[in-house]
Amino acid sequence: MSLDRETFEQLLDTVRRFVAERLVPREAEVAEADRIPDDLLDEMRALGLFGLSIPEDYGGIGLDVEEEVRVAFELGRTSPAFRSAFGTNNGIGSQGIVIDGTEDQKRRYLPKLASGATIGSFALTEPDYGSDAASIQTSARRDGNLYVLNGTKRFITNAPSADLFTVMARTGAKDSGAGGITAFLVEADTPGLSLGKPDAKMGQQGARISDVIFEDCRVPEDAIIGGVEGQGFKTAMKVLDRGRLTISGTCIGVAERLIRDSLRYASERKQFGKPIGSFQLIQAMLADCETECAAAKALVLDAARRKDAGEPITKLGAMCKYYASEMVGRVADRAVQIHGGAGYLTAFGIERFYRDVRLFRIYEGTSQIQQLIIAREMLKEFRQ
Ligand code: COS
Repeated sequence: MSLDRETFEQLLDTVRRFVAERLVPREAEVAEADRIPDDLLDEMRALGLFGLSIPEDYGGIGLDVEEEVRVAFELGRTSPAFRSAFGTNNGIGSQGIVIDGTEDQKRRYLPKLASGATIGSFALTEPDYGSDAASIQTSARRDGNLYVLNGTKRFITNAPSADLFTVMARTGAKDSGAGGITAFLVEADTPGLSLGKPDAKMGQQGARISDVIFEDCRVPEDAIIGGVEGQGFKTAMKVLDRGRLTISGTCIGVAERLIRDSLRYASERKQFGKPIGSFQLIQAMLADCETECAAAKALVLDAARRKDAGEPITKLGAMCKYYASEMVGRVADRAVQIHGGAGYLTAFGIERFYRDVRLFRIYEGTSQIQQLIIAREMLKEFRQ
C-alpha cells in the first residue's frame, strides 16, 4: 500500500459519499444532456480524482494498483460516464508518460494531468486497425528535428475535451509491424490536429468520443515518449496491461450497484401476494450475480497485488478484463429481468446500465483479444 491505511480508508469513504450523494442523484441528467456538468468536474478536481494513479512527486495521490482498483469498486457504483471524465487522466492518457516518459515529460505534463487542468487522451485505434494494433498506419515522418504526423484515429475516448494526446504513429516503414511504432505526446492545439464530430453511441452518455485527424501535424522530436523511436507499441501494451485492471474494478463496482438495486426491487415488489425475492427463480438469478461478482473481485484483487509486487500480469490482466466485463454484462441482463417491466423503462435507470456496460467488453481490448492474450501467455508458459 502506498498510502497509510487510515488515509486510504478516509479517501475511500470520501469517494463513497461523493458517489452516493453527488453523482447518483445526477445520473439521469448527465445521460440526458450527454455532458458532465462543470460543477461536478470541479468537485472531482478538488477531490484529486484526476490524479489518483499519478505519483505524488508529480502532484498526484500516487495510489498503488490495489488501491486504485478499490477506488474503482466505489466509482463503479454510478454511471460509468462519471469515471470516464477522469479515467483517461489516471489510465491510458497519462500512464505512457508515467511508465516510459522522460523526466522532462513527467515534470511538464503530469502535474497538470493530476490536477485535471489538462485532459489526457490515448489515440491508438484507427478506421482500419484496432485489435490489430501493430498494423496502425498513421505516419510520423522525420523532417529535420520535427516529425510530421498524418492519419486518422477513431473511437478516441475524451478526444472532444482533450488537451493532450498520446498518439501511436508509425516512424518505420509501412510493414514494420510493432517495432515501427512510436508514441508521441501531441498537444490538442497543435496546427494540423483536428477533431471529428462527437459520435452518437449506444450508452455511457456524458463520456464523449470522436475521430482525431492529423494533417501535416508537426511535433518536435522531444514529443516522443521516452525519446526513443520504435518503443510505442510496447508502451501501449504496458499501459493497457494496467488499464485493464482498473476497468475490471469498475465492472465490479457497477455489478455491485446492480445487485443492490435488484435486491431492493426484489424485496419491495410483490407478486402472488409475496415479495418476488421469495421466489426461487429470482433467488437463483441473485445468487448467480453475487457469486460471479465475488469471483471477479477476488481475481482482480489478486492481480492488482501481484502487479504491485512487480510480477508480470499480462495474462492475469487479460483474464480480469475478460471475466469482469462479461460478468457485469450477465449481471446487467439479470438486473433487467428481475426488474421486469420496470427494468425496461428509462425512469428506473436499469436499462441505462444495461447499455452502458456493453462497452466494457469492447474497449481497451475486446473479449476476443483478451482470450487470445490469455491463451498465448499460457502456451508461452507451457513451452518454458
Ligand atoms: N507488455 C510489454 N511488451 C509487450 C506486451 C506487454 N503486455 N505485449 C507485447 N509486447 C511486446 C512483445 O514482447 C514484442 O516485443 P519483441 O518484438 O521485442 O519481442 C512486441 O511487443 C510485439 O508483440 P507481439 O508480437 O505480441 O504483437 P502482436 O501484434 O502479435 O500483438 C495483440 C497482438 C493482440 C496482443 C495486440 O495487438 C493487442 O493487444 N491488441 C489489442 C489492442 C487494444 O487493446 N486495442 C483497443 C484500443 S486501445 S484503448
